[in-house]
Amino acid sequence: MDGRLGLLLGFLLLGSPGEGAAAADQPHVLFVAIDDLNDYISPLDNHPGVRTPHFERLAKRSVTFANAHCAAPACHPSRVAVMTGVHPSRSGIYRNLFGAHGPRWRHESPALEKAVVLSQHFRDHGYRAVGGGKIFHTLQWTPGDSQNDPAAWDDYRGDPLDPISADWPRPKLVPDAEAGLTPGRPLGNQLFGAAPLELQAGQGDGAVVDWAAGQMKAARDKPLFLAVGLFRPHIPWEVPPKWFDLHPLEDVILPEHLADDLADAHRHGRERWHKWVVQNRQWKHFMRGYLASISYVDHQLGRLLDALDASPLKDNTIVVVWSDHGFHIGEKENWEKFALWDQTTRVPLFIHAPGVSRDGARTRQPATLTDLYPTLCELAGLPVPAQCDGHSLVPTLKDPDAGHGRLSLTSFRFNRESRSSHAVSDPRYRYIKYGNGFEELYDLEKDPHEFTNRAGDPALAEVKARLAKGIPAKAAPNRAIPTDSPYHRGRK
Ligand SMILES: [Ca+2]
Repeated sequence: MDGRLGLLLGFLLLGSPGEGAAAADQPHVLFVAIDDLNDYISPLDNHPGVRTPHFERLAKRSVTFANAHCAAPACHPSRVAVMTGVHPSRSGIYRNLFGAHGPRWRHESPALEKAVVLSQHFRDHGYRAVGGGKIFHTLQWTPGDSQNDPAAWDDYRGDPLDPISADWPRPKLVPDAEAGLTPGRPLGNQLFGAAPLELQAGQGDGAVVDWAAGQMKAARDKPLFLAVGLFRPHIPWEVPPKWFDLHPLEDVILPEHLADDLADAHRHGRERWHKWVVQNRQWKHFMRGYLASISYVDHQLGRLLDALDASPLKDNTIVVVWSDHGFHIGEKENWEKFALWDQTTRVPLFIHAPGVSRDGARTRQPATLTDLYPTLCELAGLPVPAQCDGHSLVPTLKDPDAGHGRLSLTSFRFNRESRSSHAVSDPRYRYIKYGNGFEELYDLEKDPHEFTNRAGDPALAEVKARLAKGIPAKAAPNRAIPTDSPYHRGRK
């Protein structure tokens, strides 16, 4: 290269430190969202016998946040909170809202109208931002219903307003009546179910990983912000037979549960799901499907790490892997999410930052997924937009043992309650204040499965008072679907 041209290029790349500039050595970002993955994976170790070798491999090369929580226990509000940095308690987006074709959340909440999406913020500072799979909310079985913001990316895999429905075929299903199951299975078309499914190349999460591998291989002039959304272990639990074979039915262990666990707890209103599962003896079968789906996504994570290590990005990439919320497989007679217990809100979260993170360490310091936005800004040397509610986790990445004194915060609005509910965690205790005034307090060190509500225990009155200070005094009201939004489906 001509010396003057090299100098000029170098100048252009380094530029001035202002808007649009990106230093040549600015780190790439691999940002991986996993759907409905709970703490059963082996680094978090909340279910006996589960081996997830690639999550273990990831844990060795990053900091494991063992006390990280979603901002809301449902796909849509959790993901909007991550991608905008705005907490549901301020946006009022507490629940899944369906029927969108684009970023309708901008019209759902005044706090989100002008929010800069994380990928856009990186673009504004010299990055190329590309995405694939489920980052904003969308479902396999609702084609064209997606809350993604296509304007926030340089490129998106497939149709950004329908990023996953074509990826997932369905197996041949045996009708419930034929299989001797009673009517009343939750959801239609056995979407709440488990079955082996052969996947071809170009199908499933493997296709998204293939695409991501190509993006990493081709990365050059600009730093890359690469968002990869993996859909399993979300229902339906349909993955190739080999992952079911890893978990023979006779070896499947049910989660820890207590028969009258809800006696001292808030009613989540989803007991009907559990009743159907138990009546039809499907609990172990569904657990097996969930475990098979975890093994499948563990394998896909391994393929992604392999692709990273084989790419030019290997040594200069921030890696963030998170799940949008936790998951119940019958604990507290609950299935899926939509509650505020630790089981529902605790998420896998791993962060590697080259030269910064104390890799291999594990921390119980609380984190909320709204912390990701400011964390990534600090790691990449970007300003933190004023919209962000979270706190950078960089001090914890550097010193995972140091206490920061903050609580996690997860918010939700339950059916039949007009006011929102909130939950906070410190490194040991969890406190929940429901919209109807009911309180729960758990000592997770002595009672990791949240069997005994100690909100009324005088011995923990001080703990309760301290944690209660983390409950928002003036949470935003719950938002409804803005049917007049141009992103509302059905609107011409
Ligand atoms: Ca989800």
